[in-house]
Amino acid sequence: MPLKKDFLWGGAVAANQCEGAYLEDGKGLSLVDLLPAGKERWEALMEPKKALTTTYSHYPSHESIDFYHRYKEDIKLFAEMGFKVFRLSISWPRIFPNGDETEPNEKGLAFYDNVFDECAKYGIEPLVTINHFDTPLGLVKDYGGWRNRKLIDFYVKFAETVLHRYKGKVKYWLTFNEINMILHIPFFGAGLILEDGENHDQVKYQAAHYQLVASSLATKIAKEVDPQIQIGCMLAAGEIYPYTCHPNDMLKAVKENQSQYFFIDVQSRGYYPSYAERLFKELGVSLEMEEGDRDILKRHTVDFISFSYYSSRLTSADPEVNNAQKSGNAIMTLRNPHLDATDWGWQIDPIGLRVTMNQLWDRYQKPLFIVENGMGAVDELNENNTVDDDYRIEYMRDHLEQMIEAVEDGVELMGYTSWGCIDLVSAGSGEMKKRYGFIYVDRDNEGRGTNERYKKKSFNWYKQVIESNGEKL
Ligand code: BGP
Repeated sequence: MPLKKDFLWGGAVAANQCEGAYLEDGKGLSLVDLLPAGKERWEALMEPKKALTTTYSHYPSHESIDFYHRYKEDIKLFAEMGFKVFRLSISWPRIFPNGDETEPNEKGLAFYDNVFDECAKYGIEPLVTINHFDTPLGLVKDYGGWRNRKLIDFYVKFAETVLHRYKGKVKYWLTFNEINMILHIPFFGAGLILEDGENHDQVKYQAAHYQLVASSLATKIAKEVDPQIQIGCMLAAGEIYPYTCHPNDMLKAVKENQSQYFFIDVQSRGYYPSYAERLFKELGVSLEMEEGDRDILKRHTVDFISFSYYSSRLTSADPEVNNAQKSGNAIMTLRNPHLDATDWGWQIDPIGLRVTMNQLWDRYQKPLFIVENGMGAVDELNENNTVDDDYRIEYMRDHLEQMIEAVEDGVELMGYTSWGCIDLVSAGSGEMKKRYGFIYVDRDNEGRGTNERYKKKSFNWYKQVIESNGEKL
């Protein structure tokens, strides 16, 4: 079998999408707590000033699926599926409610102690994202989010606090979720509110520089706390294909792939890539750096490369093609005529996963970790209190087959955590209707329901996949 005996099978969630208890035990507000569900959510993400001033009827993160109170039941179900690893994030405002306090919130820290202890009971290794889209609102309002260099200090304080506190309990850490999303959804990724008339690329890349420095400093601290700790970067990945074999399309694809990999180039190699100079010139970007920044980036690179994969993307150099096609995909890619799509227009490309893995491995030669992949679908609970989600099984089987092919191609892979292993609030749409889980949660788009958990058909299927270490798909 190509997969290693200790391959890390499991599932992934994020604090703001599952915990709820949004003001409990001293937690402060995060920017996500201002975001509504449905169409209005995307508008709010694109025009965050609106989110700061509008009162919406329902805020999905406030109660979510109440993982905060139900974590024992959920982890027990993960253990029943045989999880070796559980990816979760630590809510930043649960630990530092406004983001700039000098002392952490003990009750917030204690919650994650309990979660990690519960995982340990079943031999489940936690994989922890330090920051997954939930910048404390205080840091957005009082400091302008990551446009302010002070955010490095606040993040480092947060990272240092949790790295020390959970020493011996958590071995695998990721510094930022989908760090490249700062370029596409800057409010989500960095609490940025872009003003009319300013160079948006300048603001985004400057903020990105601060995050890259912060990520390296967290890596440094992690190694000081415990040299056993393994730190990963995290990329929203998906190879960008040329729309046609016209050389202009190919060149555009090369450039866009570079811009996708830009963050990992820095986090893994330790320096700004050579193409950045021209890119910045074209965008009118000039980075402000402090003395020592380059050295920090150079010295503290990541141990492994983690990424989410939902789809490949397409690009065309022809403006007519671009104008004629808007797929409605979160990443605004063109429609690929060779691919089917999910109900949300996310194109399904299992071979693209193999392509992406090969590219990442060739580029960095560091172990990979797939920390998000899965299918968002409308699931119906039937009279037997289960969901016949054969479509999800098919989606995952196809992707796992290609993942194994990539390993046979020679790619080194540490593990696979399927996204939203239990139904949770969608990040992009804020809806509960977009479900990814092996476990159905009785909760609807308006936040109604009992929150009871039910096993879907895919629950037993995934259990058998893990038991057989990928032999029985
Ligand atoms: C990634 C995020 C996750 C997650 C996933 C699916 O970008 O890291 O938080 O939610 O996408 O997206 P969505 O929830 O919009 O379907």
